[in-house]
Order: sequence, then C-alpha cells, then structure tokens
Amino acid sequence: MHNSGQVKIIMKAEILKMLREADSYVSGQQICEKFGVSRTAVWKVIRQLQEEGYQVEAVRNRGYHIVTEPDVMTREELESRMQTRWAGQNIVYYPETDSTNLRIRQLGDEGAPHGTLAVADRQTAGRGRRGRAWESPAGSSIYMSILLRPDIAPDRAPMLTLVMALSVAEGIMDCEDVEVQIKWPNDIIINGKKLVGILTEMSAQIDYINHVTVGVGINVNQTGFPEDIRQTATSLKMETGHDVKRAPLIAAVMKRLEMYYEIFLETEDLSGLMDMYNRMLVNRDRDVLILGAKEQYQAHALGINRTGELIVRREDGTEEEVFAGEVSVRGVYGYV
Ligand code: BT5
Repeated sequence: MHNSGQVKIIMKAEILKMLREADSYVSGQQICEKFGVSRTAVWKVIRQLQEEGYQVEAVRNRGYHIVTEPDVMTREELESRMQTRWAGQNIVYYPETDSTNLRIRQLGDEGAPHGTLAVADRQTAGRGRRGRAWESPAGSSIYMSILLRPDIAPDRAPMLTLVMALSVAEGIMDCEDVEVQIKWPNDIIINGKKLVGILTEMSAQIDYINHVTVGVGINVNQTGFPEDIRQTATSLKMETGHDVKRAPLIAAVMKRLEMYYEIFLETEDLSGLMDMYNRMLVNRDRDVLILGAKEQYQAHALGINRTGELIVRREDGTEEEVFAGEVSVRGVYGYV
C-alpha cells in the first residue's frame, strides 16, 4: 500500500517518463485520464517540475512538452530513470547526509528490502576504507549506497566490491564515450586518475550475513579538487569536457549491477565475471607495490582469480594470491 505522498511521487515520476518518451506534446487530458486526477493536479506537478529546473513548455490545445532537462537529483527523477526489477527500486534521497553507507546500514537494520538505494547530493562524513575520508562536495557528484541481502557465506561478501566495480565501469561507459579501467580492488580510474571509490561494509554473524552495504562515490562534474588529492583525482567533466547528468548514470549503474549480481549468485563467485574484470584491470601485467601491514614488496600483477584475489608473481618466481582486505596496491612509480 502507498500513502498519498508516495502516490504523488510515483505520479510525478510517471509524468516525467511520459514527457520524456513522447515525440511531441502530451495533452493534459491524456495525463488526467492515465492517473484519474484533475487538470489542476496535473498542472501543479508540471509547475513543480519547472521549479526544479526542467524546462517544460505548455501550449494551449496541444499540451506539455519537455525542452531541456538539467542535472536534477530528486527521488522522482531517479525513479523515472530506473530500468531494473530490484536494484534501486526503493530509493531514499538526501540533499545532505553524513554518509550514505551509514544510512543504508541503518535502513538494513530496520528491515529495508534488498536493493534499497540511498543517494545523497552531499555528504558531511563521506568515508573511504580504513578510516580515510571521501571528499563529498554538493551539487557535482554521486554518493550512493545499495543494500544487498545475499544468501552466501560472509567470507564471499568482499567479492561484491568487484561486482560493483565492474557495474560502475560498464555503467559509465554506457553513458559516456570514455575508456575507464579498474584498479584492484575498488577504484575506477581514467587516464591514471581516480574517478570512483567503492566501500563495502557488512553486518554479519559468524556464518550468516545480515546485510551488505556497497557504497559508491563517483566524481561527476567537479572542476577541481583539494590540494591533497589534486594529483590523483579526476571527474567525468574534467575528462570529457562537458557536464554529465547524474540520475541517468545512477540508473545505468543499477541496471548493470542487477545483471552482474545475478551472474555472481549463480556460482557465488566471480567465475562468470572475472574475464570481463581482468580485461579492464589496469594493474594487469604491471609491476605493483603490495603494501601490507607486515611487509611491503614489489611484484608483477597477473590478474584476479575467481574469488577476487589478485594473483601476483614475486621476484623469485613464486605466485601468490593477495587478499583485498589486507593490503593496498600501488604502481611502482605512483598511484597506478
Ligand atoms: C574509497 O576508499 O575509495 C572508497 C570511497 C567510497 C565513497 C562512497 S561515497 C558513498 C558512500 N558513502 C560513504 O561514506 N562512502 C561511500 P579508499 O580506497 O580508502 O580511498 C580513499 C582515498 O581516496 C582518500 O584517502 C583520498 O586520498 C582519496 N580521495 C578522497 N576523496 C576523493 C575523491 N572525491 N576523488 C578521488 N579521490 C579521493
């Protein structure tokens, strides 16, 4: 059952879709009939859309027509873009929040459904791995976290980071004409600079997963970065030279994620995805520095195996499987 607020959101999302899909004008009458509402109710929705920045033209005797769509991020905009069955079907949007990972963890504890997606325009406590921070300014970036409830052993959950990395990489390339690569295990890079970071967190018992939160930060329209990451960070706008709309990009990532998650579940490992992942792996066939808690060493990266570990060849010729949880990987001459 939906309450009246939810009905309005669904209607607004549906009207957006109708306007977007129509070749020409959509008559007010058509919309009234579809939703069983008055002309005034339709006009109110159109006015709201205009206030949010959509340029909707209203022409007497013809109806409504959408001229341009800005980079709007609202729950309605996101819902109107989604083309999935479960991934991102239950959306919570925050103009500002501490961290979407924290929001999803809480929603997970409260029983929210598999596939629930939290999206924010700004984070005040954006987080990276091991207590690091994620730079999260307003109006230019994607901060999102999805709730997953996989029925798998807890030690398999880290592979979900790689499933997401693949989904984000392909989702970006579905929308923009760019060549992205994956830096194992959780970064997506363009031209050697970091475009995306992924943070996976789990709530589990010893042998049972309560839920998994996979958080993604994508630098979209930033034109610069703070001093400490200026050398290593980039955005889609800086790489393509144009503004990129966030909502369609989120929808594209969700579509890929739904596909790849289901392939992952068939074998509960990366058998069906590792070739694709390895093709995009920037570290492949390169010398890398493995930075562990106890030791640091140089090795030659060969690719990932079906459980998502990085296989490296040490200088003495022995091969080793490196676990993502334990180390960082750097290029011998810098970040990649
Ligand atoms: C990550 O950590 O790359 C995971 C980042 C995950 C962020 C998302 S946003 C939505 C969700 N909610 C959260 O609170 N987090 C997730 P790590 O590999 O530890 O990298 C962190 C390092 O990347 C920092 O120490 C900086 O050096 C650098 N960095 C910080 N902000 C960045 C940015 N916007 N772009 C590129 N690099 C950044």
